[in-house]
Amino acid sequence: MSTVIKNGTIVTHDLTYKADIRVEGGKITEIGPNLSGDSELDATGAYVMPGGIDPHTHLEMPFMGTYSTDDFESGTRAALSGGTTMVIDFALPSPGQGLLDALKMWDNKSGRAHCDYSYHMAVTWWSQQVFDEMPEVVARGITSFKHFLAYKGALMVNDDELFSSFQRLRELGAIAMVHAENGDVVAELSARLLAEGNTGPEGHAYSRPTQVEGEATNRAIMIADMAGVPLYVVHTSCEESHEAIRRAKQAGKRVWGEPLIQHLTLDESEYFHPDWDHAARRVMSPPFRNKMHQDSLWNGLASGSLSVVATDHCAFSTDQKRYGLGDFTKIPNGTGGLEDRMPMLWTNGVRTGRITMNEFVAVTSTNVAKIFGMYPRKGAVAVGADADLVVWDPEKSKTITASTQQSAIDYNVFEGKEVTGLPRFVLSRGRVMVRDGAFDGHEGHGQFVARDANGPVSQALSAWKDLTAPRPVQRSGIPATGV
Ligand code: DUC
Ligand code: ZN
Ligand code: ZN
Ligand code: ZN
Repeated sequence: MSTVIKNGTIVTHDLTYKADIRVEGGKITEIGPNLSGDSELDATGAYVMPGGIDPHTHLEMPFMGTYSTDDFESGTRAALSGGTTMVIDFALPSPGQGLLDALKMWDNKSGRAHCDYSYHMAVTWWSQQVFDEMPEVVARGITSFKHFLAYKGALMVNDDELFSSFQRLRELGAIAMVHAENGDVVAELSARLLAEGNTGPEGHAYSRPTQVEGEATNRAIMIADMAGVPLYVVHTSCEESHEAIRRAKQAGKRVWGEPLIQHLTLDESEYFHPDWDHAARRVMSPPFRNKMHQDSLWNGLASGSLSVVATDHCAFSTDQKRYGLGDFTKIPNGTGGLEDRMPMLWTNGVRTGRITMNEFVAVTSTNVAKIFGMYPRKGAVAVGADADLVVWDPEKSKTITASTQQSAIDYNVFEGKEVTGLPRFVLSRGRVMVRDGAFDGHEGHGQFVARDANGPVSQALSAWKDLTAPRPVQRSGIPATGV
């Protein structure tokens, strides 16, 4: 049984050309002119691209006294409906919990996924147990580990823990990731704001200025450099952080930055909306920024200093957001975006000329697959690759609204935005999951994707490159007198 995608224009991260694609057994088996198959999908007037990969989701995650509302079922249904065919979710041990124990929890949830998925592992505390369990996590194909420099007293790790973890990751050939905000400063500013009576959602933005992100990004880059480990900075939202990443790249360090579609298209004025619910629904960390920072992020995508566009999809209902009435520090942090990332980026990036179609494919799919060790199985339109494909209709429009979304929450942060550019068909390993824009997937279709370790190693100019090697002892004993 073969399916042929006919009459489309294939768009990859580096090529645009007309050809048909044959799909058999979940893989791409042939690319060429005038193919025919047992069934055919008409891609006339459309682009055929690798399905999106969102490397940053939090599905059914215990966080801030509750659970994020979209789980692997509704979350991956939303993903596929918007042209995303794979997610990488964060397995998050609570401090004190073993990594393998957390993995078991995530395996129990992810069985409902409609599309393929993988995990990053979060390092929320440091101990001999965490150190000892890391190789088993890597052996199971989870080759990237995230550290929170924010959320003091909860998920945050200190610099000594960060350095120890980074050194371990280097030994294992894994990638370090950071949520880069200075948690000590955020805690201090939050307490001050609350004491001054600044309890509303705008207090959240005041408590997390761009400097806290810039500082933490610089610090994480330097510590990664000393450990010699590649570093991926999640949700890069501002020029200070972007600037640190640019500088590191220029010095030969393997550092990547990931803006979110929310930060690219929504700004800080959202927190000053007169309706408390409106503002609280948009509370996430880092917060939305002003136009100057948005321009910096767009420029980074065009120039290559920023590599990926993700969502940090972590959806809470209005009722959950209201846990923070009277105290912004209790508003569950997080926004949705899984269904909207691709159409919003196409509309605001490709259609405006800020990025090209090929750059669109790179930052929504191919770069993710390369950085996280699964290219060309994922992120490619090539013979032998998984047939995770989106047939993209560049002229199809809709108005984003919560009333028609797949996500299980009761609002959408992009409510009312017009998008042009939507999926016509979406295939997950060859199975058509979205047909003429309508969802037609099935729960449990998604499979875990094990990823490779030993990705690119940092080739920094730093003199500290070999910090872990033994150092010659040059002096010892009691200093001579009279010197
Ligand atoms: N930021 C959020 O807004 N939500 C989940 C975790 C995070 O870092
Ligand atoms: Zn984060
Ligand atoms: Zn996150
Ligand atoms: Zn299936």
